[in-house]
Amino acid sequence: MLTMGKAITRRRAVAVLTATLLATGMAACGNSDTGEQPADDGKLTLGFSQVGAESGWRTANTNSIKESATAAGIELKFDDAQGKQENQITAIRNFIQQKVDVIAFSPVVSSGWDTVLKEAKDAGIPVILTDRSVDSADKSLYKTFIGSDFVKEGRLSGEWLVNEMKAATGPVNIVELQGTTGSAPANDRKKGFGDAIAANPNLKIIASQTGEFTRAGGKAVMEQFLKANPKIDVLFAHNDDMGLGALEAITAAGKVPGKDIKIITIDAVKDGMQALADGKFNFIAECSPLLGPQLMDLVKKVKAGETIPQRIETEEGTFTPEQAKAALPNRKY
Ligand code: GYE
Repeated sequence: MLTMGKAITRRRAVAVLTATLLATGMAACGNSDTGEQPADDGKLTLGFSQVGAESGWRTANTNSIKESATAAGIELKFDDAQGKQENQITAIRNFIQQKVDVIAFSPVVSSGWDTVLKEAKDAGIPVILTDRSVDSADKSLYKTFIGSDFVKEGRLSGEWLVNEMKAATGPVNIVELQGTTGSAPANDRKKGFGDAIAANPNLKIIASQTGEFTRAGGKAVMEQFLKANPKIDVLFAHNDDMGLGALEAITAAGKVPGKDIKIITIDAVKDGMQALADGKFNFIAECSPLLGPQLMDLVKKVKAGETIPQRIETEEGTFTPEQAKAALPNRKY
């Protein structure tokens, strides 16, 4: 507890500091009518550490971030971590050294971020999580997390299957292509799907392995699944790209995707939607990569000291082949 004397001294210090900040802030602010931001060259700087370029989703996400930074007049320092956590940590440390205004990143895996997040906090640089979250117990290490509800995506996928297979009297064999091991979307999609299919004991996951969220990974692992399991009824792939890779393996094994093996994926990028419209996929749960505009908005708000919600959820739907046909002409990614 603070003693009275200390509390007053502290309050006075805060008052002095506030006055100083206001004065310097106003001097640097320029014309508030034109919405100029305070920074040395009049621009806010955002350091962004991206996971990599593993999928169509990721490419669309990167484009969205780059385009919206330009549109918002924010200077973007962009780093591609090539799927490695250590590269992301290095990038974040570089951003801290460069004294960027705000750091945002999409954590490749959920664990192991506390130390570097603490370093950013100690340097007074706010952090925004985009797309994927971290498992840090201390929520003060970041300002907000903007992204999808991955458990819900998995659940919606599982619920579709439960309904699709409601007439099944015998076992329905499911194989699962998981995303990057330890990543939030892989953990959460697996959980949501597993919980939903528990409604029907006929639905069984007979094999589950990571395909790293890539087409090549999806293809290679599906080949193994097909060799090891004579009867596969359903493929649940944690993203479109792995599903697209698996299509090649399924066709090469002499089976008809979408018919002999029902395919459920997540994302709804253009190539996935095309496969769905063509009847090769059967169902997609959407995950929007277009996080850029909202992120830039948040960067400005955080820097202006505005309070923002701790969690901002992306809105998304699901697609059947008919819905994919209708949506494809206007699909942006
Ligand atoms: O589903 C997958 C990508 O984190 C939501 O990462 C993202 C996932 C997306 O590689 O395609």
